[in-house]
Amino acid sequence: MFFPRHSILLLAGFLGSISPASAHFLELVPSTALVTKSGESQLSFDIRFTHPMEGGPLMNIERLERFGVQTVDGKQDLTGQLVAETLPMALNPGKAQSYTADYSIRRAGDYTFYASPTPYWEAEEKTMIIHHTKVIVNAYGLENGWETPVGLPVEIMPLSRPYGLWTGNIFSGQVMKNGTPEGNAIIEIEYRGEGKVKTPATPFITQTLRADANGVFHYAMPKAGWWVFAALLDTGKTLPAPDGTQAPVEEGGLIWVHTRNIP
Ligand SMILES: [Cu+2]
Repeated sequence: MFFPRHSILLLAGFLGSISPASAHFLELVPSTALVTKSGESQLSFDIRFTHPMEGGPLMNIERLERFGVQTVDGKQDLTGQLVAETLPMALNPGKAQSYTADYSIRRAGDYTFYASPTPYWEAEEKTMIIHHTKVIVNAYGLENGWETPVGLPVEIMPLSRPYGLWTGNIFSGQVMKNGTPEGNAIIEIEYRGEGKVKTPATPFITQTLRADANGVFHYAMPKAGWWVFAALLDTGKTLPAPDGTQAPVEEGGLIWVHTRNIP
């Protein structure tokens, strides 16, 4: 059974832990959501495992097992583009490994970038976490692939075109597990506030909803910027954990979308 992360971390907090009561997400954020002129065609990515609303703490990414791009021409492995960087954790002492990557866009079309890190050991929840993450960048207005699945083990299929969205638009998606709709998944949603948004209480940090029996969900995004949608599944799998146990695996399918204010 899946328990909301907040309640577990809050309980952990009462027991003396220093973890903030919020959810972590893999950030796969390009320098621009839309390429409209050649000056924007050199994309750079920040790939971090963090709490997007609060802008920290940063958690360590050991390695990215998968990083690539899908276009009409198929998939291209981009792991060779990854550059590791060690950053202060922010909010927590210590440093964590993150990644950057560059990619230059040469042709019009949809570019679906995707990344899967090695499993992350969440000691408090005794869970291994894997976040299969994607973001779609459109170049020069040719729409030719945003609705094509990458084929990730857990994946959110956008029902709304995932770019060119205004603030206040509804984003609709469908949760897929191994290519088939997965009903009733928990969806966690967060704005990338980077610590600049004052949240009046903990429940405002991460929005939570449940997809319907076909895995479909809807959410209206109330602010301009980057939003992440995470479908978190308990897949029943286990992996050997650093504490010597076989730990349950929480597999997430994430999608990042960007909104802009209507002028
Ligand atoms: Cu975290």
